[in-house]
Amino acid sequence: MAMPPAPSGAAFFPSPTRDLAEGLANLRTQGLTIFPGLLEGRSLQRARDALYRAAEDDAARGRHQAFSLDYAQDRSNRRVWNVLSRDPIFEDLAFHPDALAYVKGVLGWPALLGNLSANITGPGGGEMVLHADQIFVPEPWAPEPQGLNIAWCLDDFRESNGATRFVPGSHRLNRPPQGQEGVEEARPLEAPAGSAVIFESRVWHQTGNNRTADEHRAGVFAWYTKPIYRPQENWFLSLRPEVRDFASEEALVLLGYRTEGLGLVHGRSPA
Ligand SMILES: O=C(O)CCC(=O)C(=O)O
Repeated sequence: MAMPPAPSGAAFFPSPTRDLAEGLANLRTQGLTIFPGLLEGRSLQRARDALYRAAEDDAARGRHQAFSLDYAQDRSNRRVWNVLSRDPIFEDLAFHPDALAYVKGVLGWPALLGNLSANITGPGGGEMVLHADQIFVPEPWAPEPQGLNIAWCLDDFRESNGATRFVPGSHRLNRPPQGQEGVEEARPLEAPAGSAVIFESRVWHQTGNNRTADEHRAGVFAWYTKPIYRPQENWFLSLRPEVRDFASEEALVLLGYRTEGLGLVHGRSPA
């Protein structure tokens, strides 16, 4: 298959929709869909405050981390790990019913939460390498996505502040980009704070350059996989205990504490 053509303007991306059937159709055809206003008001403010606080705490303790898959020396862009343990508001994101409807619709059930991390671009921050998220899956890839990413925009995502750049339709190539392939076709996906950008694991994307003098762009990235893949975050070691103590049945499945077939304890699902 040839690379999909790169039209200009808004039509490059599907129109934002809150409709699940339409969103799943967008995922099939474009590899991504945009859910507007999934996080609003006080919840959005709390998530944003909690994330920036976590990033400041990390910096104050010398735990600053640049993004992986990029220029190791970039000190402006920051990655925040183990976001699920930072504040209870992030449980509302990872286990949001609308988010889980997409997880079930794309990956089936059970599924695992592989990670909940965040990327905050900073002034002058560089772009990430164009990639597909299921790079750990040996090729040839199965003909369906092995993972799903839900990017929660906690700030407005704009071209100027490093909005994620995508190549819609690239998932249909069913392989990662090679060399500079796709770099010319990638376009920034601009979305207001509170939007969720839902994309399947084969679509090519990258963090954009932050060309502003004083703006940050925070996004929380929830990464879900089919249940045969090891989570990126080791929840059994890193999860704040209260998250498990108060987790719903669905959340326990996503974290690997309720399971079937794999991850058993003495042949049974852990209690
Ligand atoms: O920060 C972004 O906009 C994209 C992040 C991403 O692609 C990643 O962390 O793998």
